[in-house]
Amino acid sequence: MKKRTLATMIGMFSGLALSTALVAGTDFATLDVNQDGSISAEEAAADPEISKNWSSIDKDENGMVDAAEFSAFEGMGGETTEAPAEAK
Ligand SMILES: [Ca+2]
Repeated sequence: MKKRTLATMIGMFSGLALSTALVAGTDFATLDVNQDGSISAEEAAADPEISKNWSSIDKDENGMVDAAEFSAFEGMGGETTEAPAEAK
Protein backbone atom coordinates (compact mmCIF):
# COMPACT_ATOMS: atom_id res chain seq x y z
CA MET A 1 0.00 0.00 0.00
CA LYS A 2 2.80 2.37 0.81
CA LYS A 3 4.42 1.71 -2.56
CA ARG A 4 1.18 2.46 -4.36
CA THR A 5 0.91 5.75 -2.52
CA LEU A 6 4.49 6.52 -3.33
CA ALA A 7 3.96 5.87 -7.02
CA THR A 8 0.97 8.17 -7.00
CA MET A 9 2.94 10.82 -5.25
CA ILE A 10 5.76 10.58 -7.73
CA GLY A 11 3.31 11.39 -10.47
CA MET A 12 1.69 14.18 -8.52
CA PHE A 13 4.86 15.82 -7.42
CA SER A 14 7.03 15.44 -10.45
CA GLY A 15 5.57 18.64 -11.82
CA LEU A 16 5.51 20.37 -8.49
CA ALA A 17 8.92 19.35 -7.32
CA LEU A 18 10.67 22.63 -7.89
CA SER A 19 7.94 24.85 -6.50
CA THR A 20 7.41 22.51 -3.57
CA ALA A 21 11.08 22.66 -2.77
CA LEU A 22 10.92 26.42 -2.73
CA VAL A 23 7.73 26.63 -0.69
CA ALA A 24 8.45 23.92 1.83
CA GLY A 25 11.95 25.18 2.36
CA THR A 26 12.91 22.28 4.54
CA ASP A 27 16.57 22.60 4.10
CA PHE A 28 17.44 20.66 1.00
CA ALA A 29 20.18 23.22 0.55
CA THR A 30 21.29 22.76 4.13
CA LEU A 31 21.49 19.01 3.79
CA ASP A 32 23.27 19.34 0.47
CA VAL A 33 26.48 20.29 2.18
CA ASN A 34 28.67 20.20 -0.91
CA GLN A 35 25.94 21.88 -2.96
CA ASP A 36 26.13 19.44 -5.83
CA GLY A 37 22.34 19.40 -6.14
CA SER A 38 21.89 16.02 -4.51
CA ILE A 39 21.93 14.74 -0.97
CA SER A 40 24.25 11.80 -0.47
CA ALA A 41 23.66 9.16 2.16
CA GLU A 42 26.48 10.72 4.11
CA GLU A 43 24.85 14.14 3.99
CA ALA A 44 21.49 12.63 4.86
CA ALA A 45 22.95 11.21 8.05
CA ALA A 46 22.63 14.72 9.46
CA ASP A 47 18.84 14.35 9.42
CA PRO A 48 17.49 11.31 11.27
CA GLU A 49 14.16 11.55 9.47
CA ILE A 50 15.81 11.51 6.07
CA SER A 51 18.28 8.87 7.05
CA LYS A 52 15.56 6.63 8.46
CA ASN A 53 13.53 6.82 5.26
CA TRP A 54 16.45 6.85 2.89
CA SER A 55 15.53 3.77 0.89
CA SER A 56 12.06 5.11 0.15
CA ILE A 57 13.23 8.63 -0.57
CA ASP A 58 15.89 7.53 -3.04
CA LYS A 59 13.33 6.28 -5.51
CA ASP A 60 15.69 5.53 -8.36
CA GLU A 61 18.14 3.98 -5.91
CA ASN A 62 21.12 5.80 -7.34
CA GLY A 63 22.47 6.53 -3.90
CA MET A 64 21.61 10.22 -4.10
CA VAL A 65 18.46 12.15 -3.25
CA ASP A 66 17.84 15.02 -5.62
CA ALA A 67 15.49 17.96 -5.09
CA ALA A 68 12.56 16.17 -6.71
CA GLU A 69 12.96 13.08 -4.55
CA PHE A 70 13.35 15.22 -1.47
CA SER A 71 10.24 17.23 -2.26
CA ALA A 72 8.21 14.12 -2.94
CA PHE A 73 9.22 12.78 0.44
CA GLU A 74 8.13 15.95 2.17
CA GLY A 75 4.89 15.93 0.21
CA MET A 76 3.99 12.48 1.42
CA GLY A 77 4.12 13.59 5.00
CA GLY A 78 7.57 12.43 5.98
CA GLU A 79 7.69 15.52 8.07
CA THR A 80 4.80 17.45 9.51
CA THR A 81 4.86 20.89 8.01
CA GLU A 82 2.40 23.69 7.60
CA ALA A 83 0.46 23.52 4.37
CA PRO A 84 2.19 25.45 1.63
CA ALA A 85 0.51 28.65 0.60
CA GLU A 86 -0.08 27.32 -2.87
CA ALA A 87 -2.05 24.32 -1.57
CA LYS A 88 -5.34 26.10 -2.14
CA1 LIG B 1 18.13 9.19 -6.26
